Amino acid sequence: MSLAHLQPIYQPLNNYDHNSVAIVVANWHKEITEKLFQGAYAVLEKYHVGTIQRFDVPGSFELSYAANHLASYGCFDAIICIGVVIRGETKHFDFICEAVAQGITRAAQNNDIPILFGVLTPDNLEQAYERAGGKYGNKGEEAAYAALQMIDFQNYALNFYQNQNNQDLIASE
Ligand code: DLZ
Repeated sequence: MSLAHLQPIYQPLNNYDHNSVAIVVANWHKEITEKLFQGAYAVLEKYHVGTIQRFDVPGSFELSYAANHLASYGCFDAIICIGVVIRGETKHFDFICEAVAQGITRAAQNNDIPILFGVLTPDNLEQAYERAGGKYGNKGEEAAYAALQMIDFQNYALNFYQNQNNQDLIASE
């Protein structure tokens, strides 16, 4: 099932062939992260993203380091992080989830690049499958739509800034 119907407000542009997006995939619960990856990849491909590059890391805990590292190269317009941490399976749950959420936020802010949180934090495996192509859609797709929207945001903000500057220049002449 596609989540596209839950994205009524945002309509991506038709072509992102000048853009470059990295997808970082955690290998824990690989059977689910693969489905999330495929969902994200399909959306980016559908909208003709020029470069879609996959990177793998051992687990969700490593996502924020990887995202920060890739962001520091400055060659990606957005980075999608994909992982699954299941509450019922690990005492690490809160620790890992908090570390990932905070790490990704910090990496995005420090490098001024959108880093998307495609990390499932369900209570059990069944809930994870429901969100990886099941009855609640595919959160990988959702993260990819969010990445495209943030690329649009960057362009829109830059245009606004440049127009504003031009108007200031004209006013000062
Ligand atoms: C160790 C661990 C555990 C218990 N559970 C998960 C999980 O549910 N999801 C996940 O993505 N990773 C898990 N990990 C692995 C950690 O994220 C990390 O890879 C290791 O602690 C090594 O730093």
